Formats: sequence, C-alpha cells, structure tokens
Amino acid sequence: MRYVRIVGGLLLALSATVVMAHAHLKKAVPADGTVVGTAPANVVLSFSEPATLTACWIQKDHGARQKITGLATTPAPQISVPIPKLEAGTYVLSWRVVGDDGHVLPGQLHFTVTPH
Ligand SMILES: [Cu+2]
Repeated sequence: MRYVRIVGGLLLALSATVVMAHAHLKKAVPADGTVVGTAPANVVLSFSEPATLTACWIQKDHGARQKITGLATTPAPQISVPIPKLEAGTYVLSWRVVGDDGHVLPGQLHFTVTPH
C-alpha cells in the first residue's frame, strides 16, 4: 500500500514536470477577447518558457487566414508578433509554438478592432 502511494506520487511529480516543460501561454497583449479602438501594431505573447513560433496567421471575420512573416527565430519567453495594418473587424490570431521539449502546441486569441 505504501509502495503504491510512493509510485503514485512519483508519477504525479513526473507528469507535473512534463506539463511545465510545454510552452504555455501565460499572457497576451492585447488579451484574448479584448476590444480595442486602435489596431495593435504588435501582439505580445508571453510563454512559460523560451519558445519559438513556427507559424502564425491572422484571420478577419472568419475570412481567409493571412500568414504572418518576419517572426523571431531565436527562442524567447516573450514574443512580439508584427501585425499588418488592420481595419475594424473581429480577428483571430493563431499560431503554432515550440518550446524546449520540442512539443509543438497550437494557440489562438481573439480580439476586435472597433471603428473610430
Ligand atoms: Cu511539451
């Protein structure tokens, strides 16, 4: 019984380590769901560890995805994504990110640019 508990605890500790090794999004500016009056020139993504975006797209009002180029190729915990000039509308920024452990994770955030 004691053995089972120790092994169980060890497995829990191990899985916690694996989870922490993924590049998780901790913060985004603008944050997911934000409504902004001025189109952002950049979206800044903060991850739980140094990470690299392998791909990134922006999509307006469920239209075609536009690929974002000029992404940093050096891993960093904070990544600034250059955003093309945006008109008023609803946007989805989506990406694929790879962290230290080599796992590629998808992510996305939504924001709205209001006319002014
Ligand atoms: Cu991972």
